[in-house]
Amino acid sequence: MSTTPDTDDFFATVATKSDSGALRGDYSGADANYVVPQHWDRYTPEQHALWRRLYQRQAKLIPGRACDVFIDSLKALDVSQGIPRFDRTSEALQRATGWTLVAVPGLVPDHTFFEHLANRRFPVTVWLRQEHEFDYIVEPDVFHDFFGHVPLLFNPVFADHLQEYGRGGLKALKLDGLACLARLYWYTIEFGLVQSEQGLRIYGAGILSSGGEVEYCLTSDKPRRIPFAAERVMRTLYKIDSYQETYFVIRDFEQLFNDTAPDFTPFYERLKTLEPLPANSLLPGEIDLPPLR
Ligand code: HBI
Ligand code: FE
Repeated sequence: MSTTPDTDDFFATVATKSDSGALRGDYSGADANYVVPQHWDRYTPEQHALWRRLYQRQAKLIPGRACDVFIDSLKALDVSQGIPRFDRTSEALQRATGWTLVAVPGLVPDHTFFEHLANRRFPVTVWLRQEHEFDYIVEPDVFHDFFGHVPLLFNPVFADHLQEYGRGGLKALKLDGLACLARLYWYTIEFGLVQSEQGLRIYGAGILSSGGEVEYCLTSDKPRRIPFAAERVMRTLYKIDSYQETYFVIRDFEQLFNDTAPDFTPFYERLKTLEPLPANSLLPGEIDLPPLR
């Protein structure tokens, strides 16, 4: 199981975890917003084949587990045959919700990341994992970013939420609220679950792009599944290199949008006076929702 403690600093942990101690990716050609050309023609046939195998593995896992919006949108994207061209997807995405994709060398500084989201630009990493990382990768690669995150950008409510999240992130940086916002992102955009008429479903990109967590998050008896509450989420530490010990469950994307729309300044003040909660906490009176049967 996890060796790293519950953590707050995604970047620092990732950098220590990668063998070179630095971030992967070629940042040399990046502009002031860390944007690079995708160089789609440089991907090799082997990389496109690896993409297809990653895609096929997830496509088999998600029926009955991913939320319908994700499944329908992924189908419409039609990217099963190889690494997609970001500019083509951006054309369709722009028409749907006004978002575009920007190619980045990998993780970018928080301020840059939030600036992109606040302007309806989603950063997508250009490099693809290697064969030996088929089952697990620490840093987001093009498969995680594109397969995991892009489909939901076609949903208007989710797209609006993510822009508000970006705006909130820029504010949080000024109010020393970054740790809270990073936890919110982690437990929703990356590892969020949502209710549906058929029961629990997944919308978090970190789960949808992973091999083993898709089943685990819905049916295992180990993790907590707690109804979403913004302040509780912002107080809860998370794991970056093992399955989550807690998942937060929203009723629908409208709740995600509405519950994260208020000004979080009072939260940051209050949370500064409280100890962060370990990733496997269950507070008195909290509901631990049953796994999907
Ligand atoms: N950069 N490319 C990229 N992708 C991310 O998901 C990302 C990032 N920089 C910062 C960041 N995420 C986190 O700080 C946010 O999740 C809060
Ligand atoms: Fe991600």
